Amino acid sequence: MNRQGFGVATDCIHPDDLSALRTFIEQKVAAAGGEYIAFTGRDSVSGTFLDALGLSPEFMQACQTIYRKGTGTAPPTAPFYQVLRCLSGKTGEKHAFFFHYDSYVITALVPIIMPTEGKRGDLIMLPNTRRIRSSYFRNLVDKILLDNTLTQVALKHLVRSGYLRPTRVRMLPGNVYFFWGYRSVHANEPCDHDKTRATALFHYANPHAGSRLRGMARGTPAA
Ligand SMILES: O=C(O)CCC(=O)C(=O)O
Ligand SMILES: [Fe+2]
Repeated sequence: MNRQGFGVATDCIHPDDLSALRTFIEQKVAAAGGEYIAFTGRDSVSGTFLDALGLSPEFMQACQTIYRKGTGTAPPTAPFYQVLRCLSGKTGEKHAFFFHYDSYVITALVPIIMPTEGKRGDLIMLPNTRRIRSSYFRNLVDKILLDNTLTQVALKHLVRSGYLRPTRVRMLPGNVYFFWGYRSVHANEPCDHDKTRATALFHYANPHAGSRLRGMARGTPAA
């Protein structure tokens, strides 16, 4: 994660769990008319393998160990923020090439369905382009500098023209990929409209969880 941008745990998801999830996703995408659909939180995937993984003490321990070794500080006790993203159809395209920093230090990415031909929708990243900010305000400045049309169009152009060569992660279902989501500019490439690309994201450790400014900006008291 520090050197090449990401780490990978290979062949650690059981093929039966993957195929049950694929069936779940295919049904949901079909019900959504073959278009983009996302599931946020454990309850939205209850009864599936992702529900169990979100509660797995071993998986949490792995992330906490990475956190401790990577940051040199004690890992917080906080649940995962988990999302299942299913890119499909024309609307899937809108979610491609959106360069961002995650709000959480560690991102564990579990690919479920990945197109194997045509446009695959690889994960692309500029690893470790910033440090963990000590204030939510400084984090907000980074996000504003990145999340605006000018920067987004420029990055997309630079990547497409080959001028900027991001780290490209071709993900294989069965593996789990780890990277410093908070610290790394990243996005996914588009995939073909007639294909589905599904990834489960497990985000861990928000450095600004207790920030008063963040609480005010979100209209909730700091927790
Ligand atoms: O699906 C992917 O490849 C990446 C998604 C992502 O970066 C996110 O949801 O924060
Ligand atoms: Fe992300």
